[in-house]
Amino acid sequence: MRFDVITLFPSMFSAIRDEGVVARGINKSLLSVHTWQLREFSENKHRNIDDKPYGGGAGMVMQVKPIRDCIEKIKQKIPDTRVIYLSPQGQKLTHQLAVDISNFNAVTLLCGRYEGVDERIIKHDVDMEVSIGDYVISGGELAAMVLIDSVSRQISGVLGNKESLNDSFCDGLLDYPHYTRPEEIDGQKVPEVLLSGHQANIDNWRKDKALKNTQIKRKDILKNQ
Ligand code: 4HQ
Repeated sequence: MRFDVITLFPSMFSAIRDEGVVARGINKSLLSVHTWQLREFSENKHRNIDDKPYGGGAGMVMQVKPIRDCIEKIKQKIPDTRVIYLSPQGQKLTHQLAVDISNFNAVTLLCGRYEGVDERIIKHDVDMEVSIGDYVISGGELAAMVLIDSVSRQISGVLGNKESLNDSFCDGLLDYPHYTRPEEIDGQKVPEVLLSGHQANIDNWRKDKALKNTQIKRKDILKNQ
């Protein structure tokens, strides 16, 4: 899978490119992350890509032309890429949406700064608006990295056996509790069943804990099932 990112801060993406699950996916040639410096598509010598909002008010708006030119250039290379704009107005990113996006061949992630992009980009050039949650962050870059990480984990071969896809949300439930050595610390013991070696009992215990965990911590996701 190919990710193309349109951003004013390409160097931020070293955070996922250099280390961790996404980095490993890149090294195994299962995915790639390409960044495009939006300033290179500016039409003036100051390399500006924003301007004052019509109607007045605070902040600046990212202009149509540089973004449209950049998307055009990416589409010349990758005609089937889907353009996603990261914004609080988007469809909420969930496990299921990450799975769905992982089935695309390529996505282009548009990262907004300031007050965001001119509405005509959203209407005409963007295929899908995605939000990472109901709060405001200072730019689309962190949201794009969250999306790339969560989607990359769903691409087969990216996760090793150690991590696997057996995690929170994979079956619509939260995860079960995990324990490692020692068997006892400060009087706190590992549940007996996990030391029993009886795999069927362990599996049942984990299923039960995952369900109870979800009932206690996230009633809302049980109702959605
Ligand atoms: N922003 N989920 C405003 C977000 C956001 C979110 C990104 C702030 C876009 C213009 N993006 N810029 N929440 O808060 O994706």
